[in-house]
Amino acid sequence: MDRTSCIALPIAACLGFAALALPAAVQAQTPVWEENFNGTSIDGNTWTFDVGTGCQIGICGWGNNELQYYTSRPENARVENGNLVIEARRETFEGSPFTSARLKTEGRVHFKYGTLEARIKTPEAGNGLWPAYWMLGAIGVWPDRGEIDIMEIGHVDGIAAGMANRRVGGAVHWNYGGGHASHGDFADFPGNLHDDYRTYRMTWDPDFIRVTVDGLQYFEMAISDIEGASLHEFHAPHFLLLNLAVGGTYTGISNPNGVTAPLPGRMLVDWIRLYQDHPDSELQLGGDSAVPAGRFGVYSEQGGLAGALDFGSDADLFVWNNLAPISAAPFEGNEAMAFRASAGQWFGLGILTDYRNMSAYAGGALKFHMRTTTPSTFKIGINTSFGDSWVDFTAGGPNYGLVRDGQWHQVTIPFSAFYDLDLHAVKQMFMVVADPPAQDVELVIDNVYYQSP
Ligand SMILES: [Ca+2]
Ligand SMILES: [Ca+2]
Repeated sequence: MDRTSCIALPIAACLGFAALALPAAVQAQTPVWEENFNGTSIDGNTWTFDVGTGCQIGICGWGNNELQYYTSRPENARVENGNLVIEARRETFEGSPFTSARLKTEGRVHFKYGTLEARIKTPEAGNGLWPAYWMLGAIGVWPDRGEIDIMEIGHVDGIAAGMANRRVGGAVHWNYGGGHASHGDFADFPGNLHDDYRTYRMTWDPDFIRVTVDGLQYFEMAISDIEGASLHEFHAPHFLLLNLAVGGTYTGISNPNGVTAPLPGRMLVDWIRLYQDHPDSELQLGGDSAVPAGRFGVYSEQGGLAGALDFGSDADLFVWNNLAPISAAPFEGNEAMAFRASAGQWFGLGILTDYRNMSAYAGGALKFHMRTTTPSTFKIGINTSFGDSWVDFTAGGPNYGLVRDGQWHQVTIPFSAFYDLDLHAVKQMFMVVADPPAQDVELVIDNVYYQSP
């Protein structure tokens, strides 16, 4: 979310940004998706969290030198009086001077094209609060995935102009020629944005992305020159994010004492509605496709499963390093994952699928049969919308049923043993990574499944 201009682009790609057009009128129609925050808690079928400082995924300060620690605690994010409340606080937490929250619909609500309206009351931003309502592409890594910043408030230039609480900006980021390209626009609202709820409307079709606040257009981007300007990112599904950052490059404030905005600061979201009528629009709702409880086969040939991955269709087994296939008798059925790892190199594999909603398996366990003699430390992991989560198998630690004697043993790891596991959106259902073994080792794994309680 930075505001570098389109200098990385050819002139032709930039020209489109200045073209004027009237905001598309929204026809009276029924939303294809809406979130009204009417319940008593944040709906895990729609929302998940980014937690921490970003350091755990290698982007400390979330890539923007943000000062807060994001949590999923109700102190920082909750549903109250029909609103989502995101609250930034000045409090020392895990070494950070502020806390706040960042929610996203990754793995739950992805869409392409449409009119997205949201009724939001932002906090007094100046100086140092940075409310943001934005989207990331569902596929790939940044900037290849694309980013659409629908609303950001609190920019350093607005602070300098005495407009911190009136200036609202939008921006887009993408990959152009292997580098990061971006374009941003802003406008100054006639009054303080935080004085009341405002309706932010994004219209996104194959030709333009435009954003208005209470009818005032402040962002426009022409996206029809897909090949020439390398704009594929904006013709693919994105998911929503809502966060309230404290400090950071956008605000130009890197010292906690420079944050003078009233705290706690709260961003209230009354509702979000998506309308779609373009024939190429898409909407993917993960929450509607929760895998039923029971046994879900990740790599299993047993009968009576509630569901199973279909390799070659919706799942792939990836060998990441140092695993050569060997022939070995399976534990069950006709196939097993059987490999030899050479001494001196780490080894690993992963089973990747589309996001699966495994929320019915919370409180259950990952189960598999394993046969090995390796004495090395290894770890078993699951990747969810929260990122990677691992359970270590060390020589002296918990073994969850594994004995390293070269015989088949069933391993049962309760999902509660995985730190920060988001079973609503599971992407890599089973991963193995090991330290370099001192000598060649064999590893046979079979009958991998998720068991609900
Ligand atoms: Ca509401
Ligand atoms: Ca098998």
